[in-house]
Formats: sequence, C-alpha cells, structure tokens
Amino acid sequence: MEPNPQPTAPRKIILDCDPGHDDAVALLLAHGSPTIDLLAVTTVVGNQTLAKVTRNALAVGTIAGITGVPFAAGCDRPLVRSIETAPDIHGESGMDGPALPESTIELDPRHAVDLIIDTVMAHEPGTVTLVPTAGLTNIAMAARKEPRIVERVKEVVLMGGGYHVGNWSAVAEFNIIIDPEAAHIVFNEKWPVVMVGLDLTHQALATTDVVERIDAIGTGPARFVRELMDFFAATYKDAQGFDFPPVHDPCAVAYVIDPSIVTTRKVPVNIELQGALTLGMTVADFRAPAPADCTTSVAVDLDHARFWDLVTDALVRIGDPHDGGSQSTADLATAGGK
Ligand code: PIR
Ligand code: CA
Repeated sequence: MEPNPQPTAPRKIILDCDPGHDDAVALLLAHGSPTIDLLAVTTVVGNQTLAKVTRNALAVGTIAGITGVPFAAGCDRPLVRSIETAPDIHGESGMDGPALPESTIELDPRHAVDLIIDTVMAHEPGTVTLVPTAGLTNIAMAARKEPRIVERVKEVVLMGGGYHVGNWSAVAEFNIIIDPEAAHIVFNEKWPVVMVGLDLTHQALATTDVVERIDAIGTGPARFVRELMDFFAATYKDAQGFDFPPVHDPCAVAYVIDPSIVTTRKVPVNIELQGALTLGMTVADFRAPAPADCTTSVAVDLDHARFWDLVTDALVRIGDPHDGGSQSTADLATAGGK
C-alpha cells in the first residue's frame, strides 16, 4: 500500500451526483479547488427522485456562484430495478436542513448521458476523470451509448461500495445496490476504476472540531455546509448510530485533487448480481499478487486532517458569492424557495 503521488496540472472532471448532503460538499470542494477544472455536473436518481436531486444540484451551484459549467439531468430510474431512495438519511427533499434558493442556473437541455459523452469526446484522450457520487446508471448508459469514451476517460473515481462493510445491507453500499447492473458494467469496462468506498469514507467524519472550523469561515456557503452537516449528523445518529456523520462524496473529489491523502490498493473488484444475501456487494479479491490486467483499485486509508483542510480551503476560496451588497444565502431563499 503506497501513498499516491500528487498531480501537477489541474484535473478535468465531470461530477455525476444525486445531492444529497455529501454530494453538495463534493460539488463545493470541486468548485473551490484550484487544481480542479469542473467541466460538467450531471444528476441521476438516487438519494431522491431525479427532479429533486436536480433541483438540489442547481441550488448548490447557485449558492456557490458557479457559472459557465453545464448542469444536466440524467436517468430517472435504474437500468433494471425499481427506484429506491434514501429519505431516512437525506430527508424528503434529498437535501433537508438548509433553506434552498431559487436556482439562477439554467439546466442544459441535453440528457446527462449525452453531456458526459460530448464532454469526454471534446477533450484530449486521457484528460477527463469521471467522478460519480451516486448510482452508476448514467455512467453505464454513457459507456454503452458511446463505447469510445471508455478508452478516452483518464479514470473513474467513484464513491460507492466497500470491501469490508455495507450501509444498505450487511454487505452492500447504497450507490451500488440501487443499480447493481449499472455498477457491473462500470466495474467491468477497461477504464481504470478507483473505488472510494465506505472503508475510506467512514474515516471522513464531520467531527465537532471540523464543524467549528467550517463555522468560523463565516460565509454563506460555509453556513450552508454547517446546516447540511447538522441535519446529516442527526439522521446518521438516528438511522445508523454514528456519533459523527461520514461525509462520503467529497472523498472521491479529494482523491482527484491530491491522491497522496488516500492510500489505495490494486485488487480485482466485481459486483454480485445473484446473491440472495449479497446483491450489490463489491467483491474484492485481496489475494496477492493482483493480475497484471487488473483495472480496479480500492481506497484504504484517509488522511483526515488534510482531507478537511481541502474542504475548508475550498470554502474560503469560494467566499461569499452573493455578498455584492448585503445578500446572504438566507436572503437568497426567498419567495418560491423551500
Ligand atoms: C449516504 C447515502 C445513501 C445512504 C446512506 N445511508 C448514506 C448516499 C451518499 O450521497 C453517498 O453518495 C452514498 N450514497 C453513500 O452510501
Ligand atoms: Ca451521493
């Protein structure tokens, strides 16, 4: 297990998400990081319905002052299974807690699958990283619709799965089990896949000191994150007995920003599609040595301090986009807002 080296040039990413409290933090981290070039934001059914998570993504983009980045909505149901959402964790809106502003961002007219394909094909081979932080429906559909993206993508750094624990069943993680067939497609294509699973993200706890540091930033977006974390902490305690909530999705973005804060191990991973007890399990084969043609690796250890430094630095850099006068995030949540 080796610490990964730091990248030199900015990394181009597409964030495919289902906001989601932790997806929101992932989007803020990507936007506020100087070493990330955010090419597109796409949404997919997951934590809530497609309509709700898309509305949430646009609201986060508005709060962060994101301009010039296309946002597109994708698949509204999994490939095979029926829709399963996570209201016990994320609430009825998918991002309960903070008041949400009316979006000032217009949704791109393209389907997310087409936006992903167009974006990957428009950039040099080996330069675009896909960062899925939700079910893998859009990514699997994109690989099937335009197979040339598979060689062209630099790597897929996804939040999902886990090699020693589940959160939606004893052995399966939510993002994988809600569309296991899509996950099977993504893990079995020839592109490099980095699985940032629960083994890693359960180390990314929003502890009291972390929340206090975020509070101290004092901007609208930082207050928004504080309110997200308060809601997430309460549901994670009630539903899963955690003292502090694990903030999963920004871990995948953090790995792209600075792989040296995550250790990884190259191991074959495949998705269980048959098991009565194990549907959606990410089965990792730790028998050494990994075969030479192994394309998958799993995240193992997180540098907690440096991870949260990245998040707080991004929030500081984002500042107060709506503070041209005296407008705060709360002021933005006016008539028509939630
Ligand atoms: C988080 C999620 C779903 C269920 C629970 N219990 C907690 C969402 C997060 O947005 C993250 O992407 C992933 N799915 C973690 O399982
Ligand atoms: Ca998510």
